[in-house]
Amino acid sequence: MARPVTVIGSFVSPYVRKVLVCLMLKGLDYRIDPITPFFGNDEFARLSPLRRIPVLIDSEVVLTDSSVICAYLDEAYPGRPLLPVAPAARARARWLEEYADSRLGDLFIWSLFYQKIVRPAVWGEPGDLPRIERVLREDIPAALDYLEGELPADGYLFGDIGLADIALASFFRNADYADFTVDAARWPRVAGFVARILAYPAFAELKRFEDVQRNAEIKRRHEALLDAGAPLTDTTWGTREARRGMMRL
Ligand SMILES: N[C@@H](CCC(=O)N[C@@H](CS)C(=O)NCC(=O)O)C(=O)O
Repeated sequence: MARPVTVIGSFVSPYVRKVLVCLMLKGLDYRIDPITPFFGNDEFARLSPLRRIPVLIDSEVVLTDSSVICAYLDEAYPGRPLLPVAPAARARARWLEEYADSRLGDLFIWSLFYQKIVRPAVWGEPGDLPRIERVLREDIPAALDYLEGELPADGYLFGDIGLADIALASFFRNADYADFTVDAARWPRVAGFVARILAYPAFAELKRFEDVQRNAEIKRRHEALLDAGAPLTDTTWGTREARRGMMRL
């Protein structure tokens, strides 16, 4: 097996989770520094110019952005492809990945998870309640209506589980952390798809580490993750003082 790649970024990030599941599908070994982006040090800022997670380091190759990373993994380690082969299906898979990263990211991460969990916990300020109410009332139902027409009633989007399934489902785990559940009576395909993909062994394995990352006391977190078997790096790109991100808010 190739030597382990390094991933920088918290287990709780949907973009990090996406990369980790892809690494696991490909049978690639990794070490991880599970930092929150707002606690990245100067070296982290150098590696990730937008100060975002995930970052992937594979020997001299340093990459940011989960889509760029997954595309690289698929090209550098083609053994277990993440995308279908036919051009039209491939393009549709890429579109669904992009839809997940941009639209579901905006709805479930920036409008729910960030407002309800990150702002109070990291910045000691309340989340934007009108924004939360608006996405729950209008924008999330519209996204779920769209996905209901795109997702399969069973199985995966393109044969075996792949990048589009992984990218989409990953956001629903953060939705769950922000107390949002898909109404299965209104969106049966979405609810079934999300349950199916998140039960996939790689997602299930990561959930253990996510639970530790979310629940352990900060001082004990590193040790608790090691106890849980998380493959942590020896060094960290983290720092103690929180810094505002450069992209939003
Ligand atoms: N398009 C990027 C988005 C990554 C992203 O937004 N990550 C979040 C964590 S879930 C982050 O680092 N946020 C910090 C910030 O934007 O300041 C990707 O696919 O990797």
